[in-house]
Amino acid sequence: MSTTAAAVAQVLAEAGIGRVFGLPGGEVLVLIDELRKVGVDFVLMRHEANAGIAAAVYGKLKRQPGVVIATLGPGAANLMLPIASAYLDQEPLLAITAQLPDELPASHTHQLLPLHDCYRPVCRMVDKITQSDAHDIVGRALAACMTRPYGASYLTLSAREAVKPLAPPGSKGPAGDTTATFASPATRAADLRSRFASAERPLVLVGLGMDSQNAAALRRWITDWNLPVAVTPKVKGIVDETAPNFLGVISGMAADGLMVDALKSADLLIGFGLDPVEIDKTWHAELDIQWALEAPNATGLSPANSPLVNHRMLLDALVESPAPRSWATPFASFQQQRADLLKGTSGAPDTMWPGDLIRALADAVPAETIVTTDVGSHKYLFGQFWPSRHPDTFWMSNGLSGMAYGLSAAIGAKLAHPDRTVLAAVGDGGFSMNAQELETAERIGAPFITVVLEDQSYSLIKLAQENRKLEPYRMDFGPIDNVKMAEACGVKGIRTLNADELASAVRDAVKRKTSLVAAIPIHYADYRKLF
Ligand SMILES: Cc1ncc(C[n+]2csc(CCOP(=O)(O)OP(=O)(O)O)c2C)c(N)n1
Repeated sequence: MSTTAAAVAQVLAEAGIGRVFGLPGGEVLVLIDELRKVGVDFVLMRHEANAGIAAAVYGKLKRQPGVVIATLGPGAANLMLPIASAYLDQEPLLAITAQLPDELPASHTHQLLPLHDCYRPVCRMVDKITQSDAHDIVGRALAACMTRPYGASYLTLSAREAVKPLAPPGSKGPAGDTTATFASPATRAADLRSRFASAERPLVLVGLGMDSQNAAALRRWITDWNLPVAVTPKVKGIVDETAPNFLGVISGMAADGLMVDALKSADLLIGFGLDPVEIDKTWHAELDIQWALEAPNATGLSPANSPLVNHRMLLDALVESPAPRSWATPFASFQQQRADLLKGTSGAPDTMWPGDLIRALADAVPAETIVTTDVGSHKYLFGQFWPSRHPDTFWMSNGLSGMAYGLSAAIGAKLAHPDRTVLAAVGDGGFSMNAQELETAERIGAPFITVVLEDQSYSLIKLAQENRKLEPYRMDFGPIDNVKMAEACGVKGIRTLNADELASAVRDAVKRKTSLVAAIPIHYADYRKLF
């Protein structure tokens, strides 16, 4: 006799989901067991938020929904961070948690939270799985999170419902609505071409809404036309950031003042998949941007009078004929100033200059390395200056900008691409939120390199406090020995101030395919020179 939980497991297995992430409670044990029976692996983690983030990154890299499972009440509540992150950062995530059975008396409120109400505003679909609709509900939830813009679906399954025999399936009809209007790619291409013909300083902006599957077509167009291009952090690597026509990373990273000046000096801005969810300033509303979006933005909104357009077809139409004119190097001075920023030296003894750190790491790892960052000053550093060369090789929380992303994202990325080197760059604040997941990574055979930028402070917020001329107050914390922390989790740890020593330890870990934690003392005020 098939049960509701067995049906859920079957739908997930048939959808090609080979692995789910989570942290259990008694109420989801039956579901986890049914998943085991159909060969879906359960990746046991140490916090639901970490599991959800790992699942979403794993899913996006695999081009399928990531799936996270948690218990009711506290476990479900811990999922707000990854669900919010999936919502704002367009990552496909199906979260399934337990909930109290409907049959219980209304006075039974232990661990009872209004979970559907909590998650409805940030999910594509929220529903309850029952014995009569398990196939349909799970199928629609999977489809909903893969509908562009990608996002989260949230389902509850009570422990009592999980073991009920499956009833005949019902259907509630299709999930998504497809009311968006589409522009003809040929007409849009002709319009853009005429704008390029009269532009002296055009700049192509690429953002979160551009699918990495279009990277080759995008690269062909900007190379053929020799166009200057800038990207947001979430699509780093969609173009080669070491190429001469690359301006830099826009949207609140290091050197942002310089990037905004460059944007303001352009006379034509084309926003391919540019989603304001990534932008912490308001230039997206003030500058005249030609939007080229193929799906609504993360929160479902699109700019007025901008019908959607298929990116691939638009790029093909643009590249069909040569550039309508030539542009020399209109942003050369901005490019030079950006490069010069990295050439500083540290302002304090016994710390490494952040530029030296970037150079040492970039020399030591293969170009296809997947880099993840946490949130803080180090994210601004890596977001702007890490030289991404390949699509889908850079992961950060930017729409939500939630700390504790980097390490969990590295686990998801390594499981999705076991053959690749994965490098997580995290602050010492963020690392102390989830360093214990290093043990998870060791246990499940997902080794990666972690670089902890140690400045004993929430430096991004400390700098903000200074900027606002507030009293220095409560932004510093004491040191944790992150080398010992790594060793406590079974991972080799080193601390060094020497860039060559760092590079050699990293090369060794790459060669041996082992985990490594490299703790690097940084002077928090050095970041100021880069911002
Ligand atoms: C979950 C969460 N809590 C708080 C913040 C606010 N916040 C942003 S950056 C930051 C400091 C991060 O410190 P650390 O991890 O040490 O990185 P650093 O800034 O020093 O590079 C804080 C507290 C946040 N973005 N996310």
